[in-house]
Amino acid sequence: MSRLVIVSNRVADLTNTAQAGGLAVGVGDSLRQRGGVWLGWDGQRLKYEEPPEPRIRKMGPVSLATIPLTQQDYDEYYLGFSNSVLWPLFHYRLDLVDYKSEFLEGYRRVNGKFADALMTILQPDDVIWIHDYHLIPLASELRRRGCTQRMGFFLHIPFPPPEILAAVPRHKWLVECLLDFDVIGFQTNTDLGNLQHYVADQLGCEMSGNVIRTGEREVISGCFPIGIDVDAFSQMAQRPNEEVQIETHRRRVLRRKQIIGVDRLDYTKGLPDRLRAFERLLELYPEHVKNVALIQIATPTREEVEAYADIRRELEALSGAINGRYADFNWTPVRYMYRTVPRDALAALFRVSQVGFVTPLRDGMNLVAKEYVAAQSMDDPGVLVLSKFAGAAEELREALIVNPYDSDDMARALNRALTMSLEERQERQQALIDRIREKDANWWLKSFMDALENRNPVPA
Ligand code: GDG
Repeated sequence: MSRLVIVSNRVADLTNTAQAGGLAVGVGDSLRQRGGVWLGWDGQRLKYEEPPEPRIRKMGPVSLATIPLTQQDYDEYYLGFSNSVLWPLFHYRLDLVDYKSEFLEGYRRVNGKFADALMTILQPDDVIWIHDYHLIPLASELRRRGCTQRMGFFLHIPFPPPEILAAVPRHKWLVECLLDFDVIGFQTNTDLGNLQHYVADQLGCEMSGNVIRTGEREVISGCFPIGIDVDAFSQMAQRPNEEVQIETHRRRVLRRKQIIGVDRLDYTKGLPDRLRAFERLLELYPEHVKNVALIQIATPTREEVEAYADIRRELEALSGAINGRYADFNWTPVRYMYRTVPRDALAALFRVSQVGFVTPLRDGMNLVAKEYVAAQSMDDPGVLVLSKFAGAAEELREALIVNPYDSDDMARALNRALTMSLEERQERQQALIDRIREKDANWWLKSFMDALENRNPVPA
């Protein structure tokens, strides 16, 4: 088997269970199984340039290779082009795009740095798997330096329709960069269709099935929905957690139910709309007042980007307003926490919550939805309420699917979830758990690697 070299903006600390973020979780689960090298930025922002050789640390079967960036790189490549242009644009939020030409220059420069660092460690038989929107031009940069190894790309976030993509300057160049990979993977058929439309209409490429012909080369495109390690998460959820147990006991005595949301505090996750939907539940169905609470964990992320500070203020005001209106001396309707929680505590909380409330306005996949399902017991499972704009909704059809822009629709779904019969909950849970087992973390790694190493047809 050839050595697997993974590249992403950051490498995850594989021993730190408090780390938040879907890419770290998904790639970490996969790489632990197969071993290999993982290269990324070390989080440092230096005042000066450093030579390209990465620093290497061994962690079991995985070597972590890291490089520093400069403050200017961080501002232009990371905060700038990646998170103020591509992130909002790919999530269909043209209103939040903040483009400056130096961002694009920084983006190209840093992709060049990643390529220089990789060239110092690559071996002839390596297969290279590059992740996410920060590194779209990396294959082109590597090819320019003479790299002939196979290269795959996986986009963790949505790929927008051509009319939206066209809002970013140099969009054609971006898509041409994608075509320098051998395999390009997406989370959903919608994303895959958007790319295929673009290359057919704007670049005039020939397509046969999922193969894109560009000049002499053939590029495989495919849909590889990311999954989780279901058994590991389910076991974590069953491990006793004293604090969660005491609180759950108190709730049971009072016959109170719990709705849970867990997200990075990102404007794509639909958090204000979610709080408003919970308030609407209390308005439309007053029988739930004092009988149900919403616990929302919002993990700090990208705090230096202005749009993130705005959404934080909005959420704090909203949760305060709902509590001011409805709270009683012995009941707090919204428990809003702005912090990171250890992964095992999250798993335990999912298991004791009657509703998993996952309502992004747009999301590549959303692993929280899959984790909530994995954490449930078959004896008394909770209900997943899921946005139709999460990639996960393409697979998890037995969840209660909602429109995150319609708070009445979400409130009705919450009411339905809170009053659903045990039999229906069990039927839905069985179907959902079967689906997340069928396409788990292992399947994701294996099917992508199959396409990349053997140029096998991409699974439908
Ligand atoms: C991107 C795409 C795609 C969250 N808070 C805490 C915490 N988390 C964990 C969750 C989950 C992960 O972080 C979040 O993953 P998501 O998939 O929900 O979302 P993104 O971070 O936006 O991930 C997404 C994903 O990449 C993978 O391809 O699904 O669409 O946007 O695992 O449990 N973990 C801990 N403490 C927290 O406070 N320990």
